[in-house]
Amino acid sequence: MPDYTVINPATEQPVTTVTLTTAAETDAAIERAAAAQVSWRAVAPGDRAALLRRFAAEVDAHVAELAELEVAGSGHPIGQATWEAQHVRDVLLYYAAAPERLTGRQIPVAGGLNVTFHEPLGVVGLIVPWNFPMPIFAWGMAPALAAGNTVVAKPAEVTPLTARRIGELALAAGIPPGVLTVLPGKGSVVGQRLVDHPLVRKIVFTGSTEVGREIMAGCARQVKRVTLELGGKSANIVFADADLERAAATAPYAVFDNAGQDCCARSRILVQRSVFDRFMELLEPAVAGVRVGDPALPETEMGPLISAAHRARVASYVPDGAPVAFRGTAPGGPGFWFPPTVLAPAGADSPAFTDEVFGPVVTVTPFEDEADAVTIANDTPYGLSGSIWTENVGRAIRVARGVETGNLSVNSHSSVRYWTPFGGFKQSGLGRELGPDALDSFTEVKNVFIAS
Ligand code: TAP
Repeated sequence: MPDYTVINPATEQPVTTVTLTTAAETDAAIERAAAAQVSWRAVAPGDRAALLRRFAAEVDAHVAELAELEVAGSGHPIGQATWEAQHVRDVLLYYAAAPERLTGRQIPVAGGLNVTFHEPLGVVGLIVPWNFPMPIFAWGMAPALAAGNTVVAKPAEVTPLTARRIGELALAAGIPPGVLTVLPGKGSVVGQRLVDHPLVRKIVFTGSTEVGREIMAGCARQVKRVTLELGGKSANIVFADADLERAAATAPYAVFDNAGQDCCARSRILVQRSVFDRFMELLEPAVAGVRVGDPALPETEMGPLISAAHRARVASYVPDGAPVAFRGTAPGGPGFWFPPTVLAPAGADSPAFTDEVFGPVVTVTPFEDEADAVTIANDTPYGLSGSIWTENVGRAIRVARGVETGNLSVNSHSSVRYWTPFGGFKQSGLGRELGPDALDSFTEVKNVFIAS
């Protein structure tokens, strides 16, 4: 069986070695998950809820350990990694309330009545990217389990450690074997088997638009349910009437958090021309103030990129002669470091403006008026998130309705709350995760007529 050595992105030192799952082992795990689903769906709703709460408590008791694993295996700053582990706990607790609320309807009809049931789908295959190994794992896993499905999850090959540990914590909490299985391995092996195996009834995929397109085509062959959370190229639109100090002070964190390896990164800042120069003056010290360094230190705000190959890809967006307005700092020595970088002015002729860089590179572009801002913001195949900065509530509403994207914030950069829906427009995805309706995509409605 092949092995994979996890590398600490901040030191380039090996962390541990993980055995990669083969295609035959994947098939066996899917078959065990299908067998386990028969009894998991039969667990009384209150008991399933109690098990999920115990799972959440087990995660809560291991937040520090999970956070340290994410620092070592993914280079996430410890403060962020701690939040991520707590987020897994919170998502489990939120969906632990769902089994007892998964009720159908009764519909009077001539000669009797119809009743509806929300039936679980069976085995759900969960394919997770490397940028947020814990939260994205939880978003698919928790509602799928709550609805009575079993889950076979594949973390990204390079970041398997926290998902693997959370799988162990599920067993320790009393979740029965086979209900949640974590299979470290390659997308082309484990991920592909999840897509191809007929016992897997739904795929939840988060990753690049390129791979998502192939997953969707694979699922189509079996009319398999699929949720896709894909790439982004989100706009941060700053109007002249905005609180410019606040917009500029927070803009770096809207794109450089997680070293820019964030599908929601506001990587195109659009600024109304009349305040463009003032905004750039305010942005420069804010970028210089981003604390880049050792992710194990609590004060660190930005860590390294995930790998040398990814750093080379990010660097290709800042070639010699690129319009670098200013940059932040980054440590020298070992580690896949890249400094926060601001390119301005940048337009549609710049790949950094059009492509998802997935690194700490942001472009700043002037616009003339509201209509121009919406046109530029929408000039992308993506539509995942975005921000609008204005003190004019009417404008905020008009622009929010005009921008074709799934998750917007006004005078804020936050994108994710587990109790509100999350997902993309256009090529940023298909379907919604999180929020109170998430179980709809992990169940099918069964309609039964009872003659009276
Ligand atoms: P991908 O290369 O697309 O990989 C995502 C996952 O798919 C990994 O687990 C990967 O496994 C697996 N995979 C690759 N090829 C596969 C195949 N043929 N069949 C089945 N699974 C396969 O993305 P990434 O580089 O890890 O993540 C970055 C991308 O994810 C960015 O585009 C980012 O925007 C997007 N993203 C989106 C969101 C949301 S919520 N919309 C959130 C985070 C990230 P391996 O690791 O083994 O290759």
